[in-house]
Amino acid sequence: MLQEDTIAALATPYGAGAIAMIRVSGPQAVAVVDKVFVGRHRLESSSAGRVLLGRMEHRGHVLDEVLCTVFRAPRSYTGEDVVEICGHGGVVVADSVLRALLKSGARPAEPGEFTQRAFLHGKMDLTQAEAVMDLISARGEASARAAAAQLEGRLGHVVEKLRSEALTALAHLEASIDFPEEGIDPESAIILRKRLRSLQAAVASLLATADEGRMLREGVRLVIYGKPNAGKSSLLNLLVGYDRAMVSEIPGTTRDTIEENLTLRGIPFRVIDTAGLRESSDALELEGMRRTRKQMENADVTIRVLDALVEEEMVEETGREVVVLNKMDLWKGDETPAGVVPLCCLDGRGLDALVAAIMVRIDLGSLGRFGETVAINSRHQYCLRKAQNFLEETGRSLERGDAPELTALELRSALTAIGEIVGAVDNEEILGEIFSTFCIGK
Ligand SMILES: Nc1nc2c(ncn2[C@@H]2O[C@H](COP(=O)(O)OP(=O)(O)O)[C@@H](O)[C@H]2O)c(=O)[nH]1
Ligand SMILES: [Mg+2]
Repeated sequence: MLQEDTIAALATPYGAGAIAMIRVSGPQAVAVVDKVFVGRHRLESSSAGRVLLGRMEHRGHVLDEVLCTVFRAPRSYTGEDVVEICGHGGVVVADSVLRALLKSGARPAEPGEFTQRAFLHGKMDLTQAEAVMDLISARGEASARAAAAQLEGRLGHVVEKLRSEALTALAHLEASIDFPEEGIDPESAIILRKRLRSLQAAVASLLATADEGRMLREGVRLVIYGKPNAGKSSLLNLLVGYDRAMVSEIPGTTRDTIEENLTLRGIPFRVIDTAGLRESSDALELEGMRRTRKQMENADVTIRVLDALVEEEMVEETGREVVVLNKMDLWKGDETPAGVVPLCCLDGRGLDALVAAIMVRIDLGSLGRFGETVAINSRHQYCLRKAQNFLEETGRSLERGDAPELTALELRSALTAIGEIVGAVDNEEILGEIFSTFCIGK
């Protein structure tokens, strides 16, 4: 990792806007900008945190009028010297300022490189760095709240606690290594077993938030299914608020699955409209139905759409399914059957009740409600599973009465796996993978 480099990038979106912000970070940040900046004072001689008005000039041309803010290491986002240059938001202007900076000794920043430097300089742990991108890409308020909590260090805190518990257990175990010929004395073994159990429980409860984390980051997978012509595509259109899917009275209109993103009550959803399920010998339709079933398997919540006109047998809703009785405008019965949500896709009556029913079906995880707690991502899940396996191995080794060194080896591996979550990662590949998903300039 070349941190001697000074990096520069546009931090605001590329395009016309009120303001464009260019960020420069590294040991030469102030010197590089001073080569282009012309103001009453040089940035070098101004105190940190002050905002200076001036012009950006290069080879005799005035490029823009700007405001520069200097942050001195280590009190900056990256932990290095940082200059933030706010200029006029125009593609050409921002580009020309950036080019002048690159000619003056900075190099273009890689995606996420500012945040990566913040991590490497100990300004944040890895879960906080990941939360930066989660926050930027949040599609719903609940997702943003969860990301903000993680950015605050809430997940990091839980993991650190886990780590220190594992460390205590390890210290306990290693005390026995001093007398290897005696093995682990029975009393210590009892304490160790207890510590192991509590560690395993803590890992398990963190792992239980994986589903919640995935839903918050990628959206809840909501699959609409039912017989042809029941009004599945009409329901998708009603949910997204425009004519996304083709609707017709001809059964079998929807052949392939259709996916749309939307937000309901601050929670991001991925709604999937599917091909109707019925007896058929048409190859295309059969393939469509195969896809329907596959989507149903991967769904977080399913909506089964019944047609009020057809008077199907009424299936009561269960577990993660909501049953909707659609076309209520044509319903001939007296009262609506229990256990189903009455709906009319033509005028939207019943939609609120449907959304409420969907919300009840979402598993809010074992730790608490959406956005108010920690929710791990798939990388954390991978590390925790690894830790869980090593903790189990530790337990088995203890029961076998192995030499304490061997038991300690397993426990140490569990500790390493837990540490990887917050960033005790010496693997550059993993870091690269995480930060490459970031925007440039972040
Ligand atoms: N009367 C009435 N017709 C509906 C309602 N919802 C959908 N339809 C009609 O039912 C037919 C089938 O709808 P569609 O959404 O294509 O059903 P799909 O095959 O399940 O996707 C279309 O002619 C729709 O206009 C409703 O609530 N009331
Ligand atoms: Mg359809």
